[in-house]
Amino acid sequence: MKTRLTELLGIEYPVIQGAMAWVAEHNLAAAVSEAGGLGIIAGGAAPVDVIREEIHKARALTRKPIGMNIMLLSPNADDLAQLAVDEKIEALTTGAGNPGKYMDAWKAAGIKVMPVVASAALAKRMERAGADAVIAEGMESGGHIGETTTMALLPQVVDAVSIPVVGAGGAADGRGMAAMLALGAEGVQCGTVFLTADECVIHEKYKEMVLKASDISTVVTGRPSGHPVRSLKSPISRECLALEKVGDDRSLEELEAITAGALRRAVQDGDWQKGTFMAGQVAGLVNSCRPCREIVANMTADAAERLSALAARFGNGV
Ligand code: TUI
Repeated sequence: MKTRLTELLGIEYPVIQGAMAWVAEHNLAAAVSEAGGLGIIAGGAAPVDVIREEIHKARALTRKPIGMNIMLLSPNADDLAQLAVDEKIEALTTGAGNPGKYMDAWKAAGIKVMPVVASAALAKRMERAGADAVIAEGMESGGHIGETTTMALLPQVVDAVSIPVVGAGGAADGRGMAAMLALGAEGVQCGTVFLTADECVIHEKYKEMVLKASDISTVVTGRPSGHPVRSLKSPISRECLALEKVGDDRSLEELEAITAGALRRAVQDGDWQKGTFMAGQVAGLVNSCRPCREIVANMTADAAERLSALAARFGNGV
């Protein structure tokens, strides 16, 4: 499937693996790139040396392009921005902020830059700053989210810019991918479906929770603090919502204490009581563990098939 995105990145299928802190390490990223998509190593808040090592390990597993993500709220963002240049990473995605101040250095290094945006206004600014593509992420996504749904955001971002737009938030199979392509996207970014990939190294308990999830299994916490995060309902998410309702200084302090390190506890320890299991609303669609190659190829083939079936059915306007 050829789009401007596949041409831009030199990949076979227009599927980008979402950056998930603690989750998106070299095994997953290399497997997605080997599958013909673009694997992404999540910088998260990890030390620069750890991410440098992750890039080297991924490069040992694949000769295909690899990407890296910089979470702009990370205290390490400046150092990770420089690491991307030093390591000549092929592609960069950014999240949770405006990467404008790094743009010139990244472009000078020949990096393909694709900021995640949650609004058409930021998409326009990113295009003006030299972004090669933007990723329009709706609030169906897991992790830190904006306010607008993919269905509403994606076509508005497509109208706002002329660079390729990638849709994110709500695609776990060919149906979601076809819908995003129909809305004008030239590729998709998926996170949740890769949580249960064979090559994904997270704790089995995390995978089990995604496999068991239904359409109403996720919840958004952190809205009062201005950093809304979608995760699977669990003891800690219930506790967060209760503390947010109280909303006084003491409960906010308590909130900080219980959420610090909670994603790591989910990913590495599978700690049901004290972990935050970030996942998107499509978790209910993820019912099996498969290799990345199968996930990427099936999703793309099914999307193409559905789009041509729809064209055959409705293409002449009746
Ligand atoms: O960044 C993500 N997803 C993430 S980051 C993360 S780690 C974290 N944990 C707790 C609190 C906060 C972060 C877990 N998941 N996705 C990309 C994304 N970016 N979603 C939404 C945005 C976004 C939102 C507002 C991007 C830009 C923006 O506005 C910036 C501006 O200055 O206008």
